[in-house]
Amino acid sequence: MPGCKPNTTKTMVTGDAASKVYVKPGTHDEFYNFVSGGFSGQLAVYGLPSGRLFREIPVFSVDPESGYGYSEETKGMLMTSYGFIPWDDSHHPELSQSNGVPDGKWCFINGNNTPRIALVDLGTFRTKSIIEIPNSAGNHSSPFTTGNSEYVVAGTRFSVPMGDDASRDVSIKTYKENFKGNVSFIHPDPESGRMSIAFQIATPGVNFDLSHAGKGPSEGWFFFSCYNTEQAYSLLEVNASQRDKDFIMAVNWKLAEQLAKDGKGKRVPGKHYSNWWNEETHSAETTVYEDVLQLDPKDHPGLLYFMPCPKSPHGCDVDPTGKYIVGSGKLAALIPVFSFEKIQQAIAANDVEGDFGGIPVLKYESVLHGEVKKPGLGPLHTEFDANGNAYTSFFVSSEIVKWNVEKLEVVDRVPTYYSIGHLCVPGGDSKQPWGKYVIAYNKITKDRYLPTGPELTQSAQLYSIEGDKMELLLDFPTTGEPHYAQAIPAELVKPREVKFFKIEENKHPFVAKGEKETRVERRGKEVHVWMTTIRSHFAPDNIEGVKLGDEVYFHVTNLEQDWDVPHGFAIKGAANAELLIMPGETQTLKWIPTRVGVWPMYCTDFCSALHQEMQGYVRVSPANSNVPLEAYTLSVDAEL
Ligand SMILES: [Cu+2]
Repeated sequence: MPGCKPNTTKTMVTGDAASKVYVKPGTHDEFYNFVSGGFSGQLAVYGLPSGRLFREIPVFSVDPESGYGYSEETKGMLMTSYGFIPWDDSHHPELSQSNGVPDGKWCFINGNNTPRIALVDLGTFRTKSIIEIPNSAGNHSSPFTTGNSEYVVAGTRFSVPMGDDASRDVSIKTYKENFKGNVSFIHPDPESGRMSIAFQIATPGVNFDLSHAGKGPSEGWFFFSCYNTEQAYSLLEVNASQRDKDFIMAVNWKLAEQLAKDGKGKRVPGKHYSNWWNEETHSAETTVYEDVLQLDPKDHPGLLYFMPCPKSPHGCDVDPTGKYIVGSGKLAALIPVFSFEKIQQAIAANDVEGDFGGIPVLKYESVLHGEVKKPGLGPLHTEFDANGNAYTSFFVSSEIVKWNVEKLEVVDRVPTYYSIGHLCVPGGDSKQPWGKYVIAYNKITKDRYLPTGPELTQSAQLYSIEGDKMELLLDFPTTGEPHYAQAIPAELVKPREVKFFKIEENKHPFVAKGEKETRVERRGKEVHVWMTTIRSHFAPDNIEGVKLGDEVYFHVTNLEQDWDVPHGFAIKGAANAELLIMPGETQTLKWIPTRVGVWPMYCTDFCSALHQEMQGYVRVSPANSNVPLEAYTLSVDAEL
């Protein structure tokens, strides 16, 4: 078996690999690759086949470069029932779909730590909305989508005691009695992208890991892998690996949707925030919900079924035909493939081997299409091409294995450097994969790059899958942890591109639509500055009459109406970050001066030949001074 331990950097790159990844200067990549930043909390955008990094989109973590999470307008995007949360751990990008195929409209991504789902708009490449998931902990099996993005899902990784304070305060030793699981179905509004929780389904206390929606014949069902059916709460590496099989949970979401429509289920406590970016006011808006609709499967037979799956299943993937569900046991030496048709037959025949927490457990042999024998060690995730092949990552044996879904036969294998986690084929979890490449996202790089101290970059590897044999083409370094990724032809995304925001449509309460509208106003201790930027000056660029103890709000409108002309705004001693303001947009920096004196401010984004002249001053006087508040911009004529 190849690849069990790291090879040297001399790998199996053959003759014309370079020409296959070369994108001529001035030309574009064929695919966008949306790669999670893992513990960076962000979403990175690369081009394929070049592996070039284009942008890091701030999602769950503050970003001083853009002012995300620092400007007054963006702070609301990171508000939760726990207050302002400046960081998260983002794992799985999932492109929105129409008719089961990625449509280039949105990219969803999950936050694991303080459970949330974000929606990134692929017109602006900005975070459009973020919803908090209550009654959840460690939001891992998320945010996978149904075929028309009616729902994205979230399942709790950690089962926890749920309910109000009185019912949550229990000993950890009472896991079996008190700890519960839960899966959520979140509805993004197709027009606005605003998200709300349609319903949650209560489950026994286990750990949910990954999920995927059914498609084609299995449309209307969702599949979640779960481990720790041992219900261990300590030393899980041993105690949650006792049983030979855990489960894949099948959810009839069409039935759940109908039950919710029929007024079934009950509202349970679950305070959560839904934040949404208003592109007209250039500001976040927050809706706070106090509860959620919960469906209890015990009251609704037919809603949930468990299917035994060997050895702590991790990946849970549905093939493009929708006929087969692939489970990947982290400790298994085989890959079980389940048949949706057989699942339905087993349900109809009540072919069960008992129940787990009141949920029927279908017989393994009855629902199995078959097993891929000896494919490698430690299968994790599977994506597909359009020719009936599956590509499974193997962490332990550090390789990608290609196998035929109908025949369950291994047809090729290729080593990865090293220890692959997720992998991605463009469109590879959809109805119509574009194929062409498989990309490995690796956890360890060791000797693959120039050393950079104790921490080395994590990495992706691009392989061609156009021939019978997979062929390594390129290594490229990634930001944060490249946990999972999706790719889509650039042609599906490009037409949506927003080049600038129209100034006449700006409804920000502090917008200045021209220099004549700029001014300064005192409201008690608050000083508000209506300011504009255009190449290459601020208006006003001199402010006097600010006093110690004041809070100054710079509301900066970028008057430019051209693509790729942001201006920045920074002022000495600001305890937050800069603003980076797109053309037509207004953003606000709060500044509390701490000393008497004259404080310079300037544009941070190189905008013209006279960018270095784009500057100004704020005079700060003692608290008891009577310097009148004024703002001015003096032309040469005025000074003469
Ligand atoms: Cu500038």
